[in-house]
Amino acid sequence: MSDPSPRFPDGFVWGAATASYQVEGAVDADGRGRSIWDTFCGVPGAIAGGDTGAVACEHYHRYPEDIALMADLGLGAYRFSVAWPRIQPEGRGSANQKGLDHYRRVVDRLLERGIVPYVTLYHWDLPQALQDRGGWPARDTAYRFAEYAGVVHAALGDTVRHWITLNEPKVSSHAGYGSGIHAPGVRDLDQRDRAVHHLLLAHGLGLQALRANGAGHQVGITLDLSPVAPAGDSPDDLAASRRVDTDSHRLFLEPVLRGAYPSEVGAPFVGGTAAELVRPGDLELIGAPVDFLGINYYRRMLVQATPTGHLRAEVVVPDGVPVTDVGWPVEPDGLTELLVGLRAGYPELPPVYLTENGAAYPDTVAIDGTVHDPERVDYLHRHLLALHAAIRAGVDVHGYFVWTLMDNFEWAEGYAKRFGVVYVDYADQRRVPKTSARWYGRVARGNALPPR
Ligand code: IFM
Repeated sequence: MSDPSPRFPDGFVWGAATASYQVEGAVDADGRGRSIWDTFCGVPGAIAGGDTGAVACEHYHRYPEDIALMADLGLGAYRFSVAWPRIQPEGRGSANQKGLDHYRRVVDRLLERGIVPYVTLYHWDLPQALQDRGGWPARDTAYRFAEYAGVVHAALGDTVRHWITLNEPKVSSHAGYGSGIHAPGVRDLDQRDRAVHHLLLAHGLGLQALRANGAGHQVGITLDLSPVAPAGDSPDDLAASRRVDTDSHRLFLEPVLRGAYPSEVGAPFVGGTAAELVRPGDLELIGAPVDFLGINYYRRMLVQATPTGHLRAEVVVPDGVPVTDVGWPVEPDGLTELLVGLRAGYPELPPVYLTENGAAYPDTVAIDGTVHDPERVDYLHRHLLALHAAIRAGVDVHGYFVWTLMDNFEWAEGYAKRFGVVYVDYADQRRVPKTSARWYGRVARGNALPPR
């Protein structure tokens, strides 16, 4: 008989995650420079409803209230990102002290409330000044990132011990420079490939900068990963699903964990050219051991072959599977499969954190002022059972961060999609913990799932 209320390992970390541009607002405060998202939000039609991150959840000013909320819920960790344009408004050179002071206050407040900070250095808000010099397709951006990482680490490294270099470099490169649905909105496959390599190089150089003066610190990178399977049994579907898996996952996992690009990706990653994108020494930097791998899991990918398109493949939703408000299938078993598969396929897999997992649903405030979100409770419960199954199967998972603490700016979807466990009323910035927040708080406090 299965355990009615599974317990997690002692010391398991329970947290919530956010990202600077999605929650902070205050885009003109304290000398912040422009980011590519400020620019992109000004492009007609780029963001649903014409929304922008200019105000967002005002977390820049309301962080004490938000930290108090996490403490009341009983969360032990907060994963947030630093906005690079607050630290280096022009993307290079000396630091903006007011920006550093802000994050120092955030970190101090977290520690006062017994919440461990997990700092992501790059969650997509590149300084616009660096995009003006070529953005991620330009090699210099990787060196600028390392400089920035060193500046933030020098300011906060006395108390922050957990660092994530990049969040989801696949999305930054593929959506930012390939499909163009994210900032900076470029559609060019050569630039996309260049962005992939330079993001990974930024990770490697950033790792080196953090390690240079952070003995005992835990440093990792966060990748968005899914198990990938063919939609049918045709050889075309099988080949298409392999292409998607390579392009979305192995292109990032293998350089980070093994210091080599998968041979199938070919030029310019393997075998040179495109003006020697990959230079001697790059892969040693990129493949330097990380202390942990952050994994963001939302869905499986079921792939069908198509006659056209870059990969001649499309990701489809299986029949009969429920979907969230962003149309992603709810497939908790995919999480167990992903983690167990990674452990089997990568003997070099370091300890893992689930750095994001969660779901968007169209939440509303009831007449009595509560926000009841049973689908999200069910989603979290099922995914945590799946995570527990992976741990039981031997995967070394150290923590889980729900995406996300509060409803926020969901990139190209604007504010219409609500992923938070806390509801945000954008008219007056009121926070209302949803049923899922209380439920998740009980899990975190008890380090165990309630009986179903
Ligand atoms: O909101 C995003 C987050 O910024 C990165 N991972 C996926 C989330 C949901 O789309």
